[in-house]
Formats: sequence, structure tokens, C-alpha cells
Amino acid sequence: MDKLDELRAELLAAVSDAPDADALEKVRVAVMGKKGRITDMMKGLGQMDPDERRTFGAALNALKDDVATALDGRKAAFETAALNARLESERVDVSLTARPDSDGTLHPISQTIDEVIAIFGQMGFELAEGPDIEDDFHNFTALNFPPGHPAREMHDTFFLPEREDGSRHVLRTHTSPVQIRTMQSRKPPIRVICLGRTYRCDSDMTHTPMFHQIEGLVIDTNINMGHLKGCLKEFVEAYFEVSDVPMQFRPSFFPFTEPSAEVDIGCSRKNGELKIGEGDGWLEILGCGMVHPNVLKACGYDPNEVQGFAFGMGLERIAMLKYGIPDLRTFFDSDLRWLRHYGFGCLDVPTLTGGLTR
Ligand code: 2U9
Repeated sequence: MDKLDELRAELLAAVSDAPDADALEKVRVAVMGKKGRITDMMKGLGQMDPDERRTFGAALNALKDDVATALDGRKAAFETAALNARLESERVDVSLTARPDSDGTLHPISQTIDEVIAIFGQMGFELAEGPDIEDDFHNFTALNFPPGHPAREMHDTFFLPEREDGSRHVLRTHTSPVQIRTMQSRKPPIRVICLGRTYRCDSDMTHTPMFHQIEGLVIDTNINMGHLKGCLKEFVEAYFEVSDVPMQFRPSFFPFTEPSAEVDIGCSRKNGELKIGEGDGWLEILGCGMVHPNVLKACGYDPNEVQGFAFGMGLERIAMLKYGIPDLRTFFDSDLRWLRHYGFGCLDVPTLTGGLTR
């Protein structure tokens, strides 16, 4: 037993003298490992007689527990010391400036689309969609464009290569073919808006080859121009967020409406600033009219039974007027500085109750 006490003193000294975690591990292996000293002694128990094994075995187990406890304690001390050293050396520099904000913004056209949908949606209009590539019937013929109309010329419209049957499809020049498709596939009453990309061979200060339109169509029995005026007044006041906007309907001409009108709204221009709804100036914002009987007939409707009104406007134009964007061409430059300036937060979804714009 004295031998075991000597061994205990020696092993505990080896544990407490180990200078670091690696040295401690070597001590552990030399004592408790497969061929370690205590392991060897444990193996020797088998050769002893039962009485000796009982007393010596108990003492050996006690020694083993003492050494294991000492090893664990020293190991924990090394780990604590290592952690403290890291905490001491690795500091978080709270004075570092934050990373730049890289949130994207919603393009003014997307914002305007959301606003227009919120307004007409509240008024009971549905949204209709159609293809960007259209056939001659839906883009021109059904809309009462006569055979020699300038819009049917190559220099006004983008035509696709001729098909096998000799027909040529076009990039839609307006969203009106969507309403033709709606009228063909449904029965009145119809209340739809269509919006999206439209294409014309035009490129200068105030025209881009691709631009966006919003059009509306209402077909029902006993529809008249009073309904058209009321609907447009409601829209203009909601969109520009002003009440009692003066409006004038000037006679005009479109193949697909009769009578047709262009609509101006009252505005003032002071020091280069445009204010909608006040002053004695006028600003043209949209075209409209009663759906031409030929258009109703082309869709299989009887003009003596149903009537309708329609209107159309350029989304870029109404966005420019509301948000003070001076140049149309900048809409499609993809200039990030422009987008950051004129863009909108993507979580600010426009609603009439929650607010159209923030
Ligand atoms: C159907 C019948 C009639 C849609 C209309 C206008 C007047 C109009 C222009 C405004 C500016 C186009 O973007 S713009 O260049 N549009 O003036 N659009 S009435 O009339 C329709 C549409 C579909 C079946």
C-alpha cells in the first residue's frame, strides 16, 4: 500500500507539473492509456488471490479515481486559461462603421402600376392580361383600324418576320388587343383594366420604342359618357391625391372610339414647379371615348344592346407628372443613382386606405 501512496504522489505531481494541455495529454496516456501504468496494474489483478485482489483492487480504483479527477481539473484549468487568453486578444471593435445599406428600390413604373391597380381595383375593375406579340386582327382590325392606317406601316410598328401563311405578327402597339380578347371570351358586364409594355417605332426626347400603357374598358347596357367622366374624375383625384381637380374633355379622334376625347386636368406652373388641381393651366393626361360600334361588332356584340367606354394613358407620363421626373428616357437607363433617387421601398404597398404613396 505504501507503494500505491508513493505512486499517487508521483502521478499527482506529474499532473500538476504538466506545463500545457499537450503535456497533460501525454501524462494521461502514460497512466490511463491502453498500456498505461494504472491500466497495467489493473490487468495484474487477475493473477492475485481473491483476498489480496479485493483490498488491492479497491485501493487501485481509489488511486485511479484520484488521478482521473486531477487530470480533469488540470484540463479544465488549461481550457479556461485558453478561453481567457482569446477573450483578452479578440475584441469586437464597436467603433467600426456599419456596412453600406444595399437595399434595392422599386422602379417608379412598378410603383405606378401598383397605385393604378389599387385605385381601379377599389372601383371594381379586374386586371386582364395578354401577349406582347399580337396578330393583325387583335392589334388593328378588331379595333377598327382601316387598311391604309399609318399605324400599320413598317415605320410606325415593329413587325415580326412573315409567317408561312403570309401573315405578320406585331409587337403590340397598345394594350387594347387585351380588351378585344376579353370581350371575345366573356359576356358583359365587363369592367377591366389592362396594363403593360407596348411598342412603337419611335425614339426621341419624348418617345421610347417601348413604353407602358394602362387602359380601361367598361361594357354593359346603358353605358354613357357620364359614366366615363365620373370614372376618370375618381381616378385622377385618387391618383394625384387632390380633391376637385378641374377637367376638360377636348374632342379628338381614335379609330376605336366614337365620340373620342382627350382629357386635360387643371394645373399651375410656378417657378418650374407643377401643381395639379390648381391654377389656370391645362395638362393633357389621357385619351378616352365610347367604344366604336364596329369594335363591338368585331367582338360579336350588338351595339344596340350594349355600349361601353374606354380610356388609355401612358404610365411613364403619369409617373413623370406625379413624381417630378423630367426626362422619359431615364426610365430605361438602369442607372442605379436614378433608381435610388426616384425608386420606392418595396414594402410600401400602395392601398387607398393605407395610403397610395409614402
Ligand atoms: C377597346 C376599345 C377602345 C382605349 C383608348 C385611348 C383612348 C388613348 C393613348 C393615351 C396615351 C395611348 O399611351 S398613349 O399613347 N390612348 O388615347 N386609348 S381610348 O380604347 C379602347 C381600347 C380597347 C376594345
